[in-house]
Amino acid sequence: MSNQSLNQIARAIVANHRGILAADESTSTIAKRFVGIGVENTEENRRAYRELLFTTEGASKHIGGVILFEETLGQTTKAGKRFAALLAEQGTIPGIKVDKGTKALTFAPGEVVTEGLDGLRERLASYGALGAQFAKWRAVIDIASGVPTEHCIGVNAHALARYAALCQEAGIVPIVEPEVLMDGEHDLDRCYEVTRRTLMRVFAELDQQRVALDGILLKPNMVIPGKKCPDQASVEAVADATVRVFKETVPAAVPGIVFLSGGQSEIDATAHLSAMNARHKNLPWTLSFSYGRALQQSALTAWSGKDSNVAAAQRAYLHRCQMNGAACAGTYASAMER
Ligand code: 5MM
Repeated sequence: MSNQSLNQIARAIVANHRGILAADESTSTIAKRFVGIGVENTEENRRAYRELLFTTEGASKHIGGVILFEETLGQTTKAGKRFAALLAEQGTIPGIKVDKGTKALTFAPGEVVTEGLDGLRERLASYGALGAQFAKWRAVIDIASGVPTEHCIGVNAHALARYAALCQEAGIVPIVEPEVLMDGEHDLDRCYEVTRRTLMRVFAELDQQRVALDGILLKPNMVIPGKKCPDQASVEAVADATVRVFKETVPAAVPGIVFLSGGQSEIDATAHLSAMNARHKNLPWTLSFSYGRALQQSALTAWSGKDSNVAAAQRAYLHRCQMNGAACAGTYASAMER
C-alpha cells in the first residue's frame, strides 16, 4: 500500500470532528472494569458489552475508528455479523491492538517495556485479512524519583518505531502511543519535561526506521499534573502546555493527534480537548480523542451486565460521543452535560 493510502486512512479516522473508541481492553484489563460493576469476566459478557457499544445508533457520527482486542476482532453480534463488518458498514474503521502488554525492563527497577514484536509481521497479515485497517501499540513511561531513565524511553521508542514500520509495510496505519502516566505526585512542569523527552525520542526513532510520518496517528497523554499532586492545573493551563509540547516535538506531517484519557474523569478529558481546539487554531495536526475509560465509564455503570439496561447504557455512551465530538470542534461547554 502507498503512503498516500495510509495517509487517507489516518485522515478519514479523524475527519469531521470524529475520534476513536479504544475498546481494546485485554482480558485482564476488562476484568478490572467488570469487577467494578459486578459482572463476571466471561467471553460472552465481553462480547455482549462490545455489541452494546458497536450497535449504539448515532455513535458513528462521532467515532471514526474503533480499536479492538484480538478476541473481539474474531467475534460477531448475537445475530452472527462480524464486528469488523458491522463497524465498516457504519463508516467506522476497525483497528486492532497488537502489542502484548508490558514486562519489567531488565536492569531498570520500576520501569517496563512493551512486548509483541516477535511474529508481528505474520499477525498483521492475518488482522488485515479480518478487516483491520489500523493498529495500536502502547508504551508506558512512568514518572517517579529517578524515573524515567533514558534507557527506558529509548527501548520503548525503538519498539514503537519497529512496530510502526511493520504496520506500514502491511498497509496498516500505526497508532503510536507513548503514554506518560499521570500516577504520582509530579507537577505539570515535570510531566511537560518527560513528555517532551519521550516525544523527541519517539520521532527520532520513527525517522531512523523510515516510518512515513503522514501515515501514522500519535496517541499521547496530555500534559497534566500527577493525580496526587497538590497543585492541580486549570483546564486552560493543561490545554496550553499540551499544545506547546507538540509544537516543540511533533512534525507537521503527522495528520492527527488522538489523546488517551489516562484516568482523567470523562468530563475533564472532554473539557481539556475542547479547550485545546478552542484556544489554538491553525495547528498542523487534527486534535481528537482515542479514549477508553473517558468514553465508556458511564455506559459501563449504566449497563452493569443487565439486558434491561442496554438502552440506558447506549444513551450514556452516545452522550459521551457527542460531547467529545463537540470537543473536537472546540465548542464543548459544561452546560451541555445533562
Ligand atoms: C482501553 O484500554 C487499552 C488497553 O489497555 P490494556 O492493554 O492494559 O488492556 C489502552 O491501551 C487504551 O487504549 C489506552 O490506554 C487509552 O485508554 P484510556 O482509558 O487511558 O483513555
